[in-house]
Amino acid sequence: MKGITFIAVAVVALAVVAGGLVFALEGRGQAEAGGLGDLQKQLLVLRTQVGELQEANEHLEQEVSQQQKIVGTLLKRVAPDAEFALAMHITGFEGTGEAKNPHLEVKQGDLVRINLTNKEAVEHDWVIDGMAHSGHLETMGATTSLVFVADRAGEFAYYCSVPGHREAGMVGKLEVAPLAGMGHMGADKGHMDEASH
Ligand SMILES: [Cu+2]
Repeated sequence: MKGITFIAVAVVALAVVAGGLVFALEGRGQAEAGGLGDLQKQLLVLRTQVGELQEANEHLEQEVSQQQKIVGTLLKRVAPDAEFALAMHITGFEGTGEAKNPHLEVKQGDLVRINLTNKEAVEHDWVIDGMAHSGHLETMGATTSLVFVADRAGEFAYYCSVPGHREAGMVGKLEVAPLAGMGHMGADKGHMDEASH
């Protein structure tokens, strides 16, 4: 990821330099015909470099997304420590034979699997900020299994990120109990602040 950031910054920097040169070329007009030729050559070189960096950037992004798919596939083969099934309705997530938006409890470090089924012809997803995202389930009957590691202790909202759906009721809580012996070391920062008062 650092490589992508570096290349992205380099692309932007080169684009700025190239833009500056275009501006310089326009400003000088025909007055300095000799210098103009050199500037045009430099501009051509810079444009080529920008193109090469953009291409490298795309390759890296493809590679990262490929790696993420592989990790996702591998995680699905491992038996989860906790597993929940949720049916997606605009009025809330339904657990098996429970009230809407069940309070989910896991331990820090648990591999959690969420089995989702969309019960409506409306797009839904399942998100915990910074921890998990299911991707969008767009059609009635669509299913997906989301696997993630509950790496931080604390209370986290799970919700549907489609505009208006959280407000309509698609929100619940995941409680991650801290690992024994870890104290607040791995605790969520917001949780730590609360505990210290
Ligand atoms: Cu939704």
